Amino acid sequence: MGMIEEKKELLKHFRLEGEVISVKPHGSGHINHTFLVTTDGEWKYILQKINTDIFHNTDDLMENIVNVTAYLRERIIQAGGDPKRETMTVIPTTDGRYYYIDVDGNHWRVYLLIENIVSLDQAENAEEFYASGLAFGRFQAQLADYPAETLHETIPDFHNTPKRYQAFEKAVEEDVCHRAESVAEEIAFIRERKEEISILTDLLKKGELPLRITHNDTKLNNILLDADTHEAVCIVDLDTIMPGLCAYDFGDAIRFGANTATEDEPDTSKVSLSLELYKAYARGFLEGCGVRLTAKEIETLPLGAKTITLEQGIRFLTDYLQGDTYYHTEREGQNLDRCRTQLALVADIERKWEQMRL
Ligand code: ADP
Ligand code: GN1
Ligand code: MG
Repeated sequence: MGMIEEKKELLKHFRLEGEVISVKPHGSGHINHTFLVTTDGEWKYILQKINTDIFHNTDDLMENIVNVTAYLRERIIQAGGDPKRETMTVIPTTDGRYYYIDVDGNHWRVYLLIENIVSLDQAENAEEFYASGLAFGRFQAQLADYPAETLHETIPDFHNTPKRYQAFEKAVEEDVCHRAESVAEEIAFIRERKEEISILTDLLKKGELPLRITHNDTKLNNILLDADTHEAVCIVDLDTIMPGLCAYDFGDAIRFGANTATEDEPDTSKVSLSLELYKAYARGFLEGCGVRLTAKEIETLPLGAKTITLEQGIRFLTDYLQGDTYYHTEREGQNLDRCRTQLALVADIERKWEQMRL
């Protein structure tokens, strides 16, 4: 059976409207396998194969998404918005479940496709990046009163940077692919910053920073912008909604969107922090969060950008050392290039540190 026929069979298990016409790979996410499904009916859909190597409990994962989107849907309706466009809609299976397990044991889910949008791998201008900061800030404010105890931790210690560091040291020691020697410079760069990586988690432990409900994967392609106005429409990729630090949500968006190079740019001389984009995002994010952030949270936002960029460099290098098993890669050395852009960005953040104060 060809790819389309196979997917058509699979899609018969979901409550779609119309006959499926085409199924094509979609987007540039690193974790799930995403497809765009067109039909002869009114709606198009997103079909995803959930990465169960990374998300170990699909029931918990989908329960989080269904509950959070239901909560957001009510607020969007109250505000007079369009819930089918402003939040994700999970399409149930024909037997009323939120995902389907195929004969090979793969887990699949379907969302309504949100149309007339763009999903960017690089910010095109400050106004647009401001709009995404505003949307991520509002998202956090909207979820401020969500019952945190009902959320499942889909990936334990997801942004526990000291634990990420430990995993990295273990990968260096094991060196299963014999790659450590060739990345001695990157390893040294990370080790030199070892003391800094626990500052934020220590402040959390001491109760000086609060736990919030955070998105935890705030990169620019996880927000859909209106194709005509470039206003933010919908935040997607809700797999890692969990309690977390506000500084990490802020920081991850900066890491990805305020970098003048793409995440996997092989030429690190193109990497730098755009202060214009940084300031625009910060303005939007603070406005969106409203008065809810504490003075300490605001003060530590720049450190969030630095810490998560280092964390991401650590994670890409760990994956490279372990043989590229976590992130999707399309070419040899891509995780190493990704690591190098992150470390180059950390170096530029250090140079611009004084100008990053908020
Ligand atoms: P991954 O976890 O692999 O990053 P995502 O859930 O982020 O997967 O999906 C990959 C991409 O697909 C997103 O970056 C976005 O561009 C697009 N996408 C996901 N869901 C939708 C949707 N409901 N409507 C339109 N585009 C979507
Ligand atoms: C992954 O799924 P995606 O591509 O939006 C990763 C993030 C990283 C990001 C780096 C579950 O995000 O944590 O920051 O790649 N998601 C997971 O680009 O590990
Ligand atoms: Mg994504």
